[in-house]
Amino acid sequence: MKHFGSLTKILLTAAALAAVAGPVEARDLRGWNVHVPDYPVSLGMEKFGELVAERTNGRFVPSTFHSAELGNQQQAVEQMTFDGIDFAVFNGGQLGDVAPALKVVGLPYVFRSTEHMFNVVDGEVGKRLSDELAPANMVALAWYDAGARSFYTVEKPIKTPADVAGQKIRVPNAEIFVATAEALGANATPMAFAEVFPSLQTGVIDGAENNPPSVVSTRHHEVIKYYTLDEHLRVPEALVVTKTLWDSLSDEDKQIFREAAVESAELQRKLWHEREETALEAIKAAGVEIIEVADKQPFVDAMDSAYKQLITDPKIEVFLKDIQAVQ
Ligand code: GTR
Repeated sequence: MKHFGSLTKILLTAAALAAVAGPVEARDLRGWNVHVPDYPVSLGMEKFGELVAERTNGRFVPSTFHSAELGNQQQAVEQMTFDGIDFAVFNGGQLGDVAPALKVVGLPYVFRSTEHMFNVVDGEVGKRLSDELAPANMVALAWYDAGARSFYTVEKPIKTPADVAGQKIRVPNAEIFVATAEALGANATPMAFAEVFPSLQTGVIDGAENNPPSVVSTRHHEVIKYYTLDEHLRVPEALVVTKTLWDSLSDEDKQIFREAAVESAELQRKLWHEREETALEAIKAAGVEIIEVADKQPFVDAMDSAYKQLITDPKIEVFLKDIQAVQ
């Protein structure tokens, strides 16, 4: 398994550094990741671990456990509250279930583009979103790209919002996803990421929604027939560490962790961009019909009820206005 390889590399680096600098007390850090080892998020997390180990002279040895080996996102979020896991990359919108203000980054069509999204999360709004995570024992150090999520189906193509109605669509287990799918009249079916492939195969669900790299990494393109590029959700993913760990760090180490996170995000975003293109090609090559949505406005209009459901307090409204004001 890949993480053992990189763990060995980090341990060897730590040992080599210890030989030069004298004995160091290494602190192992456990990282949670839902994706397979060669996914852009996974490679970003590996980079984060390597940089932290290197720049702290092996005093911290982060290792990432891929493929949801440490549980699904909900379980991992829970484990972070009692420091069972030290760092992770979480879907920002899914964090809305533990830190309500985070729902704002999971509102359908809230970001105008990838550039707009990064201008928001890399700026002062991102800093405030990180502060909102404190009660959940998390600090967000950097943000990763997760592209845009679109619907895909096995039998019935989706060309207009009305085509979603009545279809049993898998969504991640979080309010923003359920509300988005239900706004279009779908029979929203929350389920863990790993369960989607067999459920598509056996007809337990009619479809799901995700970005092209995830469609391919989970082999969903082998069982679906239609992929509708409605791009209803563009949700950034947060590289978080526990607040317990963060508060225990010296100022110098905080800077090392933050810089390592930002550099890992730079790599992840570059890899993401490349993967998005190759993934869409792979989906087409598998014979899936790509349905372009020239005018997304009918989908945007249909999201009114999701906004009403998700904007539950004035704080989310303030965040929404601030996001809209960012260029
Ligand atoms: C992926 C995303 C994960 C999770 C997953 C899912 O694209 O990176 O955070 O949301 O989809 O659908 O469960």
